Amino acid sequence: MIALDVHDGATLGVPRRTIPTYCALCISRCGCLATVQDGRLIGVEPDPDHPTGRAICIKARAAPELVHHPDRLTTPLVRTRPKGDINPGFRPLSWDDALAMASERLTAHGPAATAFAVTTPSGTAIADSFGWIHRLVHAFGSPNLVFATENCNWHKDFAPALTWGSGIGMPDFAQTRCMLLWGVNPANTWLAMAVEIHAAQRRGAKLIVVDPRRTGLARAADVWLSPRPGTDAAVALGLVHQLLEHGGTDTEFLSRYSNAYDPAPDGSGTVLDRLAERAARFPASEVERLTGVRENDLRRAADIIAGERPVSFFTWTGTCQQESATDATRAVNILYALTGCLGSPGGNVTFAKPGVADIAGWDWVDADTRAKTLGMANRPLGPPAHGWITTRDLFRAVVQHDPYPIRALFAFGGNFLLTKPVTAHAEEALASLDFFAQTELFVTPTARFADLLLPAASCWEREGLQAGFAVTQAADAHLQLRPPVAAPPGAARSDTWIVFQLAVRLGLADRFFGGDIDAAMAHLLAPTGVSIETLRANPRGVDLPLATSLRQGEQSRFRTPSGRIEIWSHALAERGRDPLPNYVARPPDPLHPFLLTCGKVVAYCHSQQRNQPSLRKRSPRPECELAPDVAAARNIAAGTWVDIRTTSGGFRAVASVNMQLPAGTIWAQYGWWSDEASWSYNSSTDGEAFDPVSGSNAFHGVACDVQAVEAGPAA
Ligand SMILES: Nc1nc2c(c(=O)[nH]1)N[C@H]1C(S)=C(S)[C@@H](COP(=O)(O)OP(=O)(O)OC[C@H]3O[C@@H](n4cnc5c(=O)[nH]c(N)nc54)[C@H](O)[C@@H]3O)O[C@H]1N2
Ligand SMILES: Nc1nc2c(c(=O)[nH]1)N[C@H]1C(S)=C(S)[C@@H](COP(=O)(O)OP(=O)(O)OC[C@H]3O[C@@H](n4cnc5c(=O)[nH]c(N)nc54)[C@H](O)[C@@H]3O)O[C@H]1N2
Ligand code: SF4
Ligand SMILES: [Mo]
Repeated sequence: MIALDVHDGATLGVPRRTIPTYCALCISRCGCLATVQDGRLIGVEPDPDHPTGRAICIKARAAPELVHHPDRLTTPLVRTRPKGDINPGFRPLSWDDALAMASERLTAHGPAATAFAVTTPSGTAIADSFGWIHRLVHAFGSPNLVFATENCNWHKDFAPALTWGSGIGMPDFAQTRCMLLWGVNPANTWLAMAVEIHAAQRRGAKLIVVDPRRTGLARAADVWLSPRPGTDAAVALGLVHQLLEHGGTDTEFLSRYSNAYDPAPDGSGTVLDRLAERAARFPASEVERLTGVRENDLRRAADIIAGERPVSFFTWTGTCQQESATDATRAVNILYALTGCLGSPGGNVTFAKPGVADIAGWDWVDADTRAKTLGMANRPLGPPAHGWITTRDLFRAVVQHDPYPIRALFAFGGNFLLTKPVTAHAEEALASLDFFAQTELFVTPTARFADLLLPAASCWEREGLQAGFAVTQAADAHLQLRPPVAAPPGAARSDTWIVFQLAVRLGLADRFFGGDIDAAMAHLLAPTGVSIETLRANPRGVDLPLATSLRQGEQSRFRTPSGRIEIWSHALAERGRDPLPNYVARPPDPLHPFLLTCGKVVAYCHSQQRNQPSLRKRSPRPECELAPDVAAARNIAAGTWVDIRTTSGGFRAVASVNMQLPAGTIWAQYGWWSDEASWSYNSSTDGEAFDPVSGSNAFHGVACDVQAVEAGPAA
């Protein structure tokens, strides 16, 4: 490990060393400097010389509390007590015995009866091992991997392929004149992107934010649209109508690169005529009635989009996690396609990044195996096509053998009892699995069900490779091998090590470089021309001479079946679905008159970090915000514990009143757990309301009621 030695004799004369690295705890991957002393990580600071190093958040500053946490798992554990028992009676065992047990049980069940799970690479450091985990699943031959995608990145990285053949890419912040942030809050969730947004604003770029909640970025925006949760498709179609009526579409781009001027396959006029007809159902007054977005605000947003070119946009979980997420995404994507800015300077682009090898082994999965992926029959255009399944489908297979039995599960992190909907059979399924193994840092509510619990090193204790840092071309050309800055506790090992060890014992050594991780890394890096030795000698990373070629419309080849942007989606039409996006209001539910939605906070990623004292101090208890009319109708004062109820469940949180929320709305934090009462947002949904194409769960816009409760459980 190369370190810059900074001798600061102040403390006990033990030299401190400052090691350039990056924080891998979330998608932002902020460049930083770790300070170690006497074998301990004592601090993390931003590294302004790194392309994503201008700022770090409190989670990185709290890294020493994660690395040196007394509750970290330090040895493999096997359960001795019945599943479902709150005390698993875990007993330590050696890595040899643990790996032998895992390989023996997975082999006994075979690939069809074994599923895998992986936590999110955007909210954890599992990105280090993500490709290798996929390689293991594919080499073993299992069709099923539980992953967060349907509620996470599906609607930004994959669903837009229905419209233009690829994901949304990245705003070209350096040249854009207008940024449209739709249901994404980078100030809380992607610091390096927030830095670029502020820089673009300082340059004079306009900002439009679409979010029910007045986030910090919404406050700084030129226009803030505040729809009731779950109504985004109506807002987007309303904007499409404004552009088509009042000008602002790039007709030359559309005629060259899209099917806008094709005859509509099922009737009169062109595709664009049919889109105009559809959008005409959403004049500004109707949008206000359906969504709460004021007519004037909608028009102002449309004027900026029409007048400030080039326009770029970003969206993430706000437009996902809806019952009609595919329609919402398609409506936003079509709106963006109308501007003609896709793939051009200042628009949304795909930056060139270090061309590491794809090691996931996708082509090892034959068509018959893939056809067995749970959910494939119903959602062939969704995540199952990549082998990614939901826990709803997994648990049905485990408990009801529908459509066939699954008996073993091997999970790399993830806390799906908290982060997926609380579906029927969840605990029953985990309790009835013949074998459930998980790699983890802590004993979580999900891990309590494990037969075998394997201690994972945290990102600060292992190497990790990041090929591209996403937010700008300079950042995306950056290649870095993160050095470990502390020793893992006890016998904890990296997920990559666990994958390789397991693979060898499963007889898959030939597909895993004989178990040699350095040889595997050399293969991964080969196309970049940069060696692992060079990267180890340069812990701050290297900048590859990469550039983006930006020519309007021509950057991506529009990998749709027709090779053009599909405003009219043939893929959806072929499956009997509406080829144009639509918004249909749900009938009101008098027993659940309010609309519930959620979002993330700076202090935590999902269900993690509640046990880190400095973070918990910052955000001590689950909170929800009530629109003033909700608080008044139920006579709830700020600071009261409340019970939020839906048709399928509920949870508790401490209320505050947010004067800026749309009428009838409740916004709540998610990811909380407690043994005393349900603090988990996801207990409010049983997972049966989901987008029919992607399986995305309706976490946003859930009909609910709320009432004050006597006293909440102790925080
Ligand atoms: N209501 C609601 N539900 C949501 C969301 C929402 O906004 N609202 N967001 C959704 C989204 S976007 C996502 S991505 C999912 C996330 O869902 P999950 O992937 O389940 O996310 P976490 O709760 O962060 O669980 C991560 C677990 O992995 C462990 N872990 C962390 N790092 C590592 C590591 O390097 N190795 C190993 N082996 N384990 C590790 C942590 O200790 C933690 O227990 O939740 C989704 N669910
Ligand atoms: N601190 C922190 N950072 C994270 C994570 C984390 O858990 N914590 N997770 C990482 C992961 S895995 C992901 S996927 C990203 C997600 O990053 P984001 O998408 O930015 O995350 P969220 O806060 O879930 O949602 C964004 C916004 O959507 C708004 N919203 C809620 N309902 C609706 C709606 O119906 N319509 C619209 N338009 N907006 C709505 C919320 O108010 C919120 O401000 O963040 C990553 N970074
Ligand atoms: S935003 Fe915070 S947690 Fe995420 S990478 Fe940056 S410093 Fe780490
Ligand atoms: Mo996510």
